[in-house]
Amino acid sequence: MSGKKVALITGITGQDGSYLAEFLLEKGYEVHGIKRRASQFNTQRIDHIYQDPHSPSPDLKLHYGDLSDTSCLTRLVQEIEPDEVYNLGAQSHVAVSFEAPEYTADVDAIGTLRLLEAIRFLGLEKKTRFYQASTSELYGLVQETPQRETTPFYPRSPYAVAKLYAYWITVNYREAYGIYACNGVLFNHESPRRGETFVTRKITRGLSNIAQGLEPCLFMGNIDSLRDWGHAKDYVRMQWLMLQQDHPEDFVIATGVQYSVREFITWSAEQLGITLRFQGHGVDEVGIVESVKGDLAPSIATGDVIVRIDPRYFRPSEVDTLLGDPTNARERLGWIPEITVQQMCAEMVAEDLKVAKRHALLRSHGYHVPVSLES
Ligand code: NDP
Ligand code: GDR
Repeated sequence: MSGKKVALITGITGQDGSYLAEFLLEKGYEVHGIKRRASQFNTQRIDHIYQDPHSPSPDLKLHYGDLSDTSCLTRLVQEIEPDEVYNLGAQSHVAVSFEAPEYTADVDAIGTLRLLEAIRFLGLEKKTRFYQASTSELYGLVQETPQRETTPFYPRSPYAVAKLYAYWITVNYREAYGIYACNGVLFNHESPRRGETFVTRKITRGLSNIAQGLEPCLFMGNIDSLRDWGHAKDYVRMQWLMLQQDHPEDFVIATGVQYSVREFITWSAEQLGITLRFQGHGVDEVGIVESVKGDLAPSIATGDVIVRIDPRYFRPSEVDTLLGDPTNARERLGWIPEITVQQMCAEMVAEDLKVAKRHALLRSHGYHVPVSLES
């Protein structure tokens, strides 16, 4: 026995999983992560903390598994006997959940039950603490603004409905079996590691590619949508804090500030030296370049239309506005987010621009650079 605390993270290859793994390793944890088998490597976000499994006692250990596989999850919990489980794994894309509702329910809802049952079945109720990645999407058609721990839920997508089950089964296992289990109701949080098809990353990556001549235009859905965006690095700290209290409790994690998707597009463009003007209404609205300065966007000229609306990205039922109230997290846990959304936007553009420049250079030397337009 190493005497180290042992954590098990589902979704370790995702945005939050990668930041949380870094955070826990720095705190001296032995970290186990469940990764899915994929036809290509899917560990890019954690490659920098990868440890050779042949080394005598690596602090990071990866296991193949899937939230849809009960026996595999139970075996892993049995073998690892974690002090803390962070259930971050999920089909996490709201729009995709309308296309794959049953899969989303299986993984996001029943996957959570499978883990809690494993803890209970193995008699680890008193040892293993459980964190559930709950979401502001639970508020959906909002019943109160800002949203806090007591605000009623009204989910608006198969994803949110699945997460509603996961939220309540976590509460139920806490109340029924005395498991230290809690929900972090997290509002949107982003970073340079954000999946490419979520709106912020789609914007920072898309505009960087356009600036470097790799793509012609950014096609967007509902740019009037309002979100409370924070940085993933700040939010994983809170996930850990929630499992270090005397008693388990659910917390809203948010910044308390709200902006529109349109504003995020404007800031991202500014980072590239582009002043954008929005013109028109509804599906006819476009983003036109008013001026360009500096040398970050050599492929863009005044008058270019670089943003268009494509109804393909509208959702069958939308969550128009979300704004969280993080008072409890601040007062009870001393949690204060350190990175503003504008700083985060600048960081994301800087990272995506680096990649776009590299790709543009390769292309100019005749190399084929696949720029996925799928979003
Ligand atoms: P990501 O989409 O970046 O990561 C999801 C992770 O889950 C990936 O590691 C993915 O694996 C894994 N995964 C997907 N399906 C399965 C499955 N069937 N079995 C096992 N693992 C699976 O999400 P985030 O890191 O952004 O979010 C983490 C969690 O927090 C999610 O549960 C999300 O729903 C929730 N959440 C996120 C918020 C946000 O703004 N980011 C806000 C509120 C909640 P792979 O890499 O192979 O795809
Ligand atoms: P969300 O994040 O649905 O809030 O879920 P996303 O970034 O996908 O969308 C935010 C808002 O932007 C609007 N939007 C677009 N979204 C995408 N993806 N692509 C577009 O082209 C586009 N145009 C406009 C959306 O309609 C929406 O209103 C995220 C996920 O991380 C969930 O897992 C998590 O639970 C919630 O945040 C909190």
